[in-house]
Amino acid sequence: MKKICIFGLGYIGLPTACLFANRDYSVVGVDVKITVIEKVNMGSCPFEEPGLGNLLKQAHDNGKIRASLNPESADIFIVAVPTPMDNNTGVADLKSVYEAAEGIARYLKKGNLVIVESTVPPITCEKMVIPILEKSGLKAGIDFYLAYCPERAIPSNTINEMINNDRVIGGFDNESALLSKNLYASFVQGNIYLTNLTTAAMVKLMENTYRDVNIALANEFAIITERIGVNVWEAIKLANKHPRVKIHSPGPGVGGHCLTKDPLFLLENTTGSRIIELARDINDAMPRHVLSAIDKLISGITNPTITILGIAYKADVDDTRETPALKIIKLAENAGYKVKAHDPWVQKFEYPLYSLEESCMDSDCLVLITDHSIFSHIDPQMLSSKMRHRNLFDTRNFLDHKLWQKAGFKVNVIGNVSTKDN
Ligand code: SAJ
Repeated sequence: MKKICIFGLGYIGLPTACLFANRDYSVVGVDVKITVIEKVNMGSCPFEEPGLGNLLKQAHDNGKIRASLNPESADIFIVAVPTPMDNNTGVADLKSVYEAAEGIARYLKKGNLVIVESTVPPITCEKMVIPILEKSGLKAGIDFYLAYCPERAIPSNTINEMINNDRVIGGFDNESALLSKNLYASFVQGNIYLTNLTTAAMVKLMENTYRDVNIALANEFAIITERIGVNVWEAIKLANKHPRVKIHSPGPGVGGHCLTKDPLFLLENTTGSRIIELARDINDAMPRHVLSAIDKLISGITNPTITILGIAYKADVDDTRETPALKIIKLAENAGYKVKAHDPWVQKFEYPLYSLEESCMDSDCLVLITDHSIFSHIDPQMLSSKMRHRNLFDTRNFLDHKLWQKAGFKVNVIGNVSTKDN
């Protein structure tokens, strides 16, 4: 049985490790977090993701997966470590990829296959990873194989998408691409398309940039419609009846580990881009837009308190990385608001989290940031007696506004605030 050593047991690395470990591979996962290693070695999942717990338990019970702080020799190495943006410089922080490559170089043997999955700027494999691996004395394409295999799975549906989505694999050479295709075909049921290293990296970044730019466009539409008294949600629904139009949804801003920085990775090798940066700026400005909408909704109230419903960066996940909720809370505090937050998905956050009832006690406005499914079951009648003033600002057009209005709430929606006195 072939052995895989995978670096990074996070949102992508652990599901990937589990999928391989439930096929004909034995897997060792390497991570820098001791708590993650302890959990995986107990067969318990360090974060929430539908279906992952069962996969991990099965692989663990069959002795096919274990975790360690240290790399070891293997037939296949996979790099799935985080690649955050360094906030001071606005440049990709590739430290973890660098360290993983150095770790691999120490154990690399003739015939090994090395796969990079982490999202990186387009020429990282060629300019950074290969030179580090070749410090081993082995040559890419001669002694070892190398491929870039970006993932496309969406958190909250990761397992399903890892299995069913099509996949693009970029090989250092044909043989590297074909070997990687064989490997992933052990669990991928979608098509697997082969290309070269740089094209595969470009494709990954283009996908997330496309989404970020389209969300920015939807956000800009929302800002325009607010000014002219049109409901953006109705307008988008109607525009999307055009066979070649698919406008995204406006919201409180873009969060998560991917869309907030991947588009900027594309800019590292050019000074010639305008729309990508502009889209990032538009999406980053949405928390300020949310705050000004709250200001309008509850102007005149002294010592205002607002309740943030939903901290996670998107629905039905416990992930708060780059969440727009954090920026909205900080802006609101700086503007003199008392802020209480509630999120049934999230365990740890840099602000205290309250139960739904506590978060609404004496509040002047509920601000829905995350459209968690469970929020659709909130009974507004039950909350109305707890609130000091009954206001709701829905940044996702998610709740049943008629129901909330019936319970006495004044409801405003992003992209439709002109219907203020509904
Ligand atoms: N959002 C909007 N409006 C929309 C869609 C999303 O405001 O119409 C917001 C979300 O609320 C969230 C942010 O954008 O804050 C990002 O969420 P998302 O669901 O668009 O994407 P991620 O970051 O969870 O996952 C993306 C996916 N990329 C694409 O859909 C092109 C996923 O397939 C990738 O695998 C993932 O990035 C990644 O790891 O790169």
